[in-house]
Amino acid sequence: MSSQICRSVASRAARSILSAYSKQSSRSISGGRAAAAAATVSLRGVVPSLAAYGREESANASRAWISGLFALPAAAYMLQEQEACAAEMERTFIAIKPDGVQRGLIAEIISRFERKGFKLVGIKILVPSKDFAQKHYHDLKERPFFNGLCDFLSSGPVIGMVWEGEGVIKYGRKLIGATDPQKSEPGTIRGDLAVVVGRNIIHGSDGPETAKDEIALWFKPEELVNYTNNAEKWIYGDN
Ligand code: IDP
Ligand code: MG
Repeated sequence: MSSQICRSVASRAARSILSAYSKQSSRSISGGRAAAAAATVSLRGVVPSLAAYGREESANASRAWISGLFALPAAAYMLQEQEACAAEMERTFIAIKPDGVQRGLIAEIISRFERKGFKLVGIKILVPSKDFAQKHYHDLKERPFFNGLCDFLSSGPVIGMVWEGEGVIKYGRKLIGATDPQKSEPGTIRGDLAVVVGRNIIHGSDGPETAKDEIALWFKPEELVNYTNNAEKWIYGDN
């Protein structure tokens, strides 16, 4: 939903700047003023600093014309940016468990998510405490393997990651494969790289609610990075 908001607001702002500029550009100063005014109106709430800048300038024609000149590349840039915003639709929590780390599979696992086109927005290495492991697996506390599972998760370094992309929660689970590696398809991470359920090397959130909870358990908001990956315009797009 935030991606749609981002896309429509940025797009409207950018397009109105570009159209005001192109309609009026042959009319020198007044054209520049129109573009600057469009920038002032349209950028409000999108790029606060630019919006404030534009408001100040509205009383001064020649300075407004200059701000119009700045608005044009800003608008072009924002049109590019909306594509990046389109990718901010979903996040999932993925962990490489102690067996995956010890077996030297960190790069292999990261590479499968990366090559697919998903974006890494958070990563850390830590040895979880038993208490933390119990929090992470709280929904399994009635299962007979719960204690052993939590002992295992807290037995060594784990890589915690947040991956972002369209459909990343569900498709991340496909990349991972079935819980029991004996039942995971070849081509999946567990299918290719693990043999038994007790050492299935990777964890992935199983739905939107779990993803939200697990990301919040493992990461502080400021540990997650919002950025534009330049490949996104080649990964996302409609024809
Ligand atoms: P998932 O990891 O595919 O989401 P869950 O059912 O959530 O699977 O189980 C969490 C983890 O608990 C599994 O990844 C696996 O390590 C462990 N586990 C699940 N079932 C068994 C079992 O029958 N015996 C031992 N460990 C199990
Ligand atoms: Mg699970």
